Amino acid sequence: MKLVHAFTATTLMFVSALSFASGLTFADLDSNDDALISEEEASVNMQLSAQFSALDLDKDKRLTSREFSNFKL
Ligand SMILES: [Ca+2]
Ligand SMILES: [Ca+2]
Repeated sequence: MKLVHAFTATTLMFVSALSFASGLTFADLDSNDDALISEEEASVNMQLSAQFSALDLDKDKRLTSREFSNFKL
């Protein structure tokens, strides 16, 4: 049983490392599920924070999934 537990923990670590490496998804960042990414939600990622105003095409301080699709890590 201990072995199974260790395997599960290792798998979880691998999966989270993988999703981190491949970049955040819109759903990951939209923590309040309002289908928009606020500056506060964007602040969890340095690259996204840095690009936020450039990505926010209509300057409403929120990123839609369409605006977010221009984000490049
Ligand atoms: Ca949100
Ligand atoms: Ca916007």
